[in-house]
Amino acid sequence: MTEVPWSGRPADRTLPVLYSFRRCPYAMRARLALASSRQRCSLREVVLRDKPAEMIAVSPKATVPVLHLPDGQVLEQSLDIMRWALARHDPEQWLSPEIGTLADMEALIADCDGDFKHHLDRYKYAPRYGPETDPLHHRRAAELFLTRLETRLSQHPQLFGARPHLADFAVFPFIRQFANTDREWFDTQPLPRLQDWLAGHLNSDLFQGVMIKVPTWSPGDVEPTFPG
Ligand SMILES: N[C@@H](CCC(=O)N[C@@H](CS)C(=O)NCC(=O)O)C(=O)O
Repeated sequence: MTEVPWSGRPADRTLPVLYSFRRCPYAMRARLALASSRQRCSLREVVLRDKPAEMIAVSPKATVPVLHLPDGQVLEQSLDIMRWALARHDPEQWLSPEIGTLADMEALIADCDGDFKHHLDRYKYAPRYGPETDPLHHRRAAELFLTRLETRLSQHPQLFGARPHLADFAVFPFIRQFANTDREWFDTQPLPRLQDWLAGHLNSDLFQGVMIKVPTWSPGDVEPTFPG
């Protein structure tokens, strides 16, 4: 975690500032945790091709989400934002799995963010990775993770028990992205529990609430409060 003092800000700033991009799965997971834990923020919606200088000044690696806290601390990893929010308030007990441990959840999330994300990117954006990149090869490789989730979900409705926890919320935005790459193909795969699980999350009030559209932020704009 880095620390960047506020510059040119009113001394009475009390809310953290969240730099977010509505359709980014990392930003989605951060917003889900902030909403569940009811941590109010000032929301600055950015466009990735034209990131605000204010965001790059606090987080030069320039990925979303970024959370700049009133004390100057900067959280620039989506999972760190989830952990920070839930450590303050975890009313739905996302950090307390019914089955397995927090470390088991973290391991599953690491596999999502590592190997699965690697193949998801090459399936969805194959041309970006060069002409030799075969999207279907990467779709097949990514299916191993989907099958793993299907097996877990055949044992209980959510990944770590009857109710959703950190891992469900950290992972489903990426399964959404995978499914949307070729929805017709995804819907016809023998993954009934995964399809139901994804649909349940996409239709939830929590997800609908964090996907509300807000205008792109420019300096001087009034910042909407999130969660609204
Ligand atoms: N490890 C970071 C990854 C965040 C990330 O890669 N976000 C993407 C958007 S989905 C991004 O900002 N990419 C920079 C860009 O496209 O310019 C996290 O967990 O927050």
